[in-house]
Amino acid sequence: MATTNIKMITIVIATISMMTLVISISDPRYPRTIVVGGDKGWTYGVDHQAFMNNIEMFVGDKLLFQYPIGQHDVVEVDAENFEKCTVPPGAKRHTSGKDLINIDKEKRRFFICSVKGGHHCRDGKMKFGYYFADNRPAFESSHDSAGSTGIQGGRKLGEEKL
Ligand SMILES: [Cu+2]
Repeated sequence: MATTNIKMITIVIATISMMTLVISISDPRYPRTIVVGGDKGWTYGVDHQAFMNNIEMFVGDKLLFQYPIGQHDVVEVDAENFEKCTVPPGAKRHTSGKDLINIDKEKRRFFICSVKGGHHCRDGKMKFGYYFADNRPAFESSHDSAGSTGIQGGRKLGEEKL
């Protein structure tokens, strides 16, 4: 009997942990890592600007560019090079296939793929500009909506089972 209770408690704790994890991944109130392009990743033909326009990101978040090594790269450029899909001399190319970019300050930033002389950027939509603001929504302001739902759900579950 005691063993069953421990199992139940473990399940309840695991459930709460998972709920918390899901909330923290999907909730822009928490620092998070956004995979550029979602499931498709940093890929030719995905409208990355449209994807990013639907994402809420703030200072403290991270961008993760995922792609097969050698097929693409990631270059941060200024607005002018962004428009032309060109890479200025000395620009840093990220080529690891899982490039993590820290958003460390409030700023508009531009990212392109420079492969094939800008062909991926121009014709494959492998480019986006994004203004990373420093006004992440406060924890307190909407704490009731998500923060306590998980805990209440967990407690209710526990009372019923135990
Ligand atoms: Cu590319």
